[in-house]
Amino acid sequence: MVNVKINGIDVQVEEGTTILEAAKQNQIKVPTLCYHQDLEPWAACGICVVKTEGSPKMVRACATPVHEGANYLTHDAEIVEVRKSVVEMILSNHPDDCLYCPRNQNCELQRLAQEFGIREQPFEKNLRELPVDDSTPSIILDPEKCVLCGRCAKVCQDMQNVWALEFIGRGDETRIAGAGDIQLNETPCIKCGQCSAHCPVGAIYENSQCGNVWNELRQTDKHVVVQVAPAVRVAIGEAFGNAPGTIMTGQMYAALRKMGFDAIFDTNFAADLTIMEEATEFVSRFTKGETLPLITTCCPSWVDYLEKYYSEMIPHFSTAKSPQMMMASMIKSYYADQKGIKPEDITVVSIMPCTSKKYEITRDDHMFSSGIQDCDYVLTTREFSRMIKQAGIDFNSLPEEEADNPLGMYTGAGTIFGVSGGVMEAALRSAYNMVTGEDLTQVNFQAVRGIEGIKEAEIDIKGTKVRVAVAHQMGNIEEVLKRVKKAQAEGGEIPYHFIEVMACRGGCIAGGGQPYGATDEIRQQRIDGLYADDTKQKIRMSHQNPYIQKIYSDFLDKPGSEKAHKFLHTHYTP
Ligand code: HC1
Ligand code: SF4
Ligand code: SF4
Repeated sequence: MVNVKINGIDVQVEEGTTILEAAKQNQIKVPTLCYHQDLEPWAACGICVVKTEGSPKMVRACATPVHEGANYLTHDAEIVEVRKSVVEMILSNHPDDCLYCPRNQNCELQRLAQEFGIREQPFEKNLRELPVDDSTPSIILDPEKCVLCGRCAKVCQDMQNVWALEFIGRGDETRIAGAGDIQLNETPCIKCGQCSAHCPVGAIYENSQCGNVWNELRQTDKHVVVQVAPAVRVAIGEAFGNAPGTIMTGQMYAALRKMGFDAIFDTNFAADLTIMEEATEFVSRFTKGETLPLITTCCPSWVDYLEKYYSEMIPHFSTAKSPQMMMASMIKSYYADQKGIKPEDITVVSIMPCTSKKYEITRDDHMFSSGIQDCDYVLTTREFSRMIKQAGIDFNSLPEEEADNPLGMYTGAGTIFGVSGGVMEAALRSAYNMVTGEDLTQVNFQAVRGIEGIKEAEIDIKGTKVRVAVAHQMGNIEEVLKRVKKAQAEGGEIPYHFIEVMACRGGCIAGGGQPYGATDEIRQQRIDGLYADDTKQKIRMSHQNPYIQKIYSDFLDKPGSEKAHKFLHTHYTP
């Protein structure tokens, strides 16, 4: 431990702690713009300057570790004046169109300007006209709004290992752009939206479809159906002042009904369906000794990544579609049949924690199982919260409501899809039954839970050992694939039979479309929320969901059947 003073008060912190962290641990907030807990500090913005007693120089608190015996001064008139000037300089290059900005009232620069009481611009305004990049269906890059903090590029490069974004130009000409100064859809961008989730201002944001969805809801001849993803329910509350992890499923359904949706279904039901297909696929490959490891494909950013960087591994992909796409396909076939509505008269809207799901619905190999486009629009959690506010709904005081049937009831296994390790755990709960004919008495697989980047476990299914790996945050997958490829090259035993991959840190609970501000602490709260939702369910295994049993007996025949393949599977071409 190191003994220092913060503003004259004795504190003890761990060796290596920065001044910024030491202050935070002692309830003092030093303002920053470029710093983010997920990233190594790189001292770009200069707002976090502090003084050390006895030294004439100011240092940047985010990147300076504390020294034994030092007294750090975080706030005095001079420090505040310097910080204010830095913010004013940034504002001189920043458009003043806050009223029209997607980050209005949720912008870190706006907050700083407010905190420093900036009422006029002392520096000459120097704006640049730069084109907006809206080349992907997922995110929009508006470089005019960029404050050059570098968070987006760092996230893309260091956390995701994608390198789709970089700084172009020098000095005054510096700007953020697709790497190599090309449009994002031509870069290796995997559409995860982590850049947008980490941008402190409105320079990168989701490609919004709120207007399209309001238009659909206005049309009387359209039957507008909505599905809500697992991770939305434990994060949407944050937009209305609730603690991260608060489960708001019933309020969500009620809000959607008030907004005018004709049927409200739950992607968690489709997650149960995915498990039926994927666990069947796994058990079949495992018992026949076919291509293993089997690799999950419900995260479209991960699918995109593997296709771009490791296309030789495509045969390892599960052909089972993601829950989002299975649900859309079932709405425009099974549900349309049951209701006697033509699929063309149905609009399917998904509410997802994810910007990449906007891309998934445009993939030719995924989108037409019902004969027409299965899923029409994807809204992120952030867009959903805005629409609730636009509709004037008092979200927090809504009485809880239920989803509709036959595609609304879910099990605990379905809800944990939203956390890293959840798909694997859900699959194992049902695979055990498929192999042994018996149900587990203890369904929790602790080894695949948690925020650690790579998790491994060996599961004993009545004497048969199944080795699994779970990776999340795109930059962590490389190591897992290396182990598989090494064993393949050496002809050794494969290290894993089954691998789950999610592009976002912690899984979808921290997807690129979730409410802003995710840190590991917030991720953990959302994770806890989904595991609480799991234990709250009377049924916790997908194969026991009575509506899953019904959809097979009514329509799909059995898991892995020809009909199930037609509607619920896809194929990937190298
Ligand atoms: Fe996800 Fe999934 S868990 S991918 O993260 O498999 O988006 O929540 O909807 O499709 O179910 C996202 C979440 C989501 C799918 C499911
Ligand atoms: Fe990089 Fe993901 Fe942003 Fe694309 S969406 S630029 S991959 S962080
Ligand atoms: Fe989307 Fe989830 Fe994949 Fe993130 S982990 S890109 S939220 S599907």
